Amino acid sequence: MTNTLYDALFARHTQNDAPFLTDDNGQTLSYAQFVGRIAQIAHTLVEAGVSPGDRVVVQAPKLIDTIALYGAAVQAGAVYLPLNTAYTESEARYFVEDATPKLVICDAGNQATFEGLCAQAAQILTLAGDGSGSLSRKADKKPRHFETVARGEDDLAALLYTSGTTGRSKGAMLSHKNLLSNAQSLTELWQITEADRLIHALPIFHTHGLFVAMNTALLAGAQVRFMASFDASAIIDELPKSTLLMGVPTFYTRLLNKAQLTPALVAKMRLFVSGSAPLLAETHTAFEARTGHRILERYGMTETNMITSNPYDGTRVAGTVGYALPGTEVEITGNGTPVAAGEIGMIEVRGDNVFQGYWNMPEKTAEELRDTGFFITGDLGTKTEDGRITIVGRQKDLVISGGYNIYPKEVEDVINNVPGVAESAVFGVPHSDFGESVLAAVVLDDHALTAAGIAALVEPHLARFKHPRRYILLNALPRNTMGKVQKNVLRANYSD
Ligand code: MLC
Ligand code: AMP
Repeated sequence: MTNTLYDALFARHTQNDAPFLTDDNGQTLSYAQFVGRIAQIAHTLVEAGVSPGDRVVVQAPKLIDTIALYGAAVQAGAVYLPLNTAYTESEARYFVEDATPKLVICDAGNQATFEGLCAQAAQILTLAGDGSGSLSRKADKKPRHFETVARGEDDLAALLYTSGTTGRSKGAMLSHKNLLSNAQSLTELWQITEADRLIHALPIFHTHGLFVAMNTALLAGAQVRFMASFDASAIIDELPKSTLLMGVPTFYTRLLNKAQLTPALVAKMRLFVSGSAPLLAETHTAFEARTGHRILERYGMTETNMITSNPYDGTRVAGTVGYALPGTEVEITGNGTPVAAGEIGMIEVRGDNVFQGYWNMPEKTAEELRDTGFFITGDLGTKTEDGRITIVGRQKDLVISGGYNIYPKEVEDVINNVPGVAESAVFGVPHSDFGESVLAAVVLDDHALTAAGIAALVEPHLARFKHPRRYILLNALPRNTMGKVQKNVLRANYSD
């Protein structure tokens, strides 16, 4: 068995003429063609000065070449660092300064921005939504074979930033072993094979769309219908031809709004997977009633890859996230020691799937990753005698909207910087489409300020999905006797 990502996911397909990716234009690339494209891009990375261990930042549209770029970075021994395409200049600045990449690949429209952010330190190549740009232009001229740079299983393959509870994003260092071991567990557990056709409608800058979906498909040699974004009608058209869908809960609530969703439509489908945010039991039940399929819910994090999954063959219980994956240990703890079955505690996880620590943040790493190898997730849960896990809440102050994480502290920092704002509290309320939605309670020093005025000053600094949907102006924030802001009170007061 090979133990580095390139060998396990890509090299095995050098002679494989089976179809791999089909995009929205109907273009299909075979596995062999895809591996050839990876080699061309790997040559381009090396030409741009990328050496083993260097970070390659990618803020690019969802294209076949963007996935090839991931393969190329890994083949060249570099560290792949994808960024959400919604991030603003001030968000991108932090990532570039923290990760000090050797190369940035971005949409041509953002080239000037990145040139400003990187000064002389990094090369910049472009990749536009139509596939044009300096990356493809250079790659087209390169050989379709590249001598893979040798890497060890503990070397880094990717750096994925996850928002921080203290406001600053933390780069999760993921090794070849972290990613490969998880892909192997999931492929086996979910019985993914070359007979599968996956509908891929997730973004490819997060662990769900990039690793859970792509790495498993690559490992199995499955076919992938690669959709630029989620569109419920387009998915309805693909379901009769497909066997597998992976999505966030919003995918399923939106599909349920489609009258065409019937058992006949999904007759070929083998498995629907949900994760990244809690799937409401009522969504699970409604989906089963409409299609006959019980959605398989799994649980994971950027730092740990996937942690638990409901069983493929056994009982999938709505509202639970199933059992620890093979090779992964899950403990529920109180003050660091395991609690009894059924009791609520912190979910902790250990295994080959758990990351190497936070980039440049040894203290943060020490706070969250124990010497014993257990990672403290910040999620609260219970475990039955037989090991079934249920997530009951979060200790971390986090809002999950449509599968995207929003850390209130980061949004509060931006609001508090608005002249005339005394303080703010950002919190999540239930939302029928996104699961949760963000609101902001704001206390003013300058009473001439309006909600619209605050929004106008906040929005340029934050990706749109983080924007509060409403600003509530209050005379004071609710506080407990210790002086701590009571977000539960805000949630209760404004949840409708
Ligand atoms: C888009 N918008 C959102 C949003 N997505 N607002 C809040 N929350 C979201 N999730 C906003 C846009 O900024 C825009 O705002 C408006 O909604 C319409 O944008 P859109 O692009 O048309 O949105 P839509 O296609 O409806 O996207 C919804 C979605 C998408 C659910 C399909 O958000 C999505 O693909 N989410 C998946 C996220 C994901 O992959 N998470 C995995 C993280 S990994 P405006 O203001 O311009 O109108 C992880 C670990 C694990 O969590 O276990 O997997
Ligand atoms: P991220 O930091 O983006 O990787 O998001 C990880 C977080 O998403 C976890 O810590 C959980 O809080 C949440 N999450 C992922 N999957 C699930 C799930 N199935 N149910 C509830 N929460 C989930």
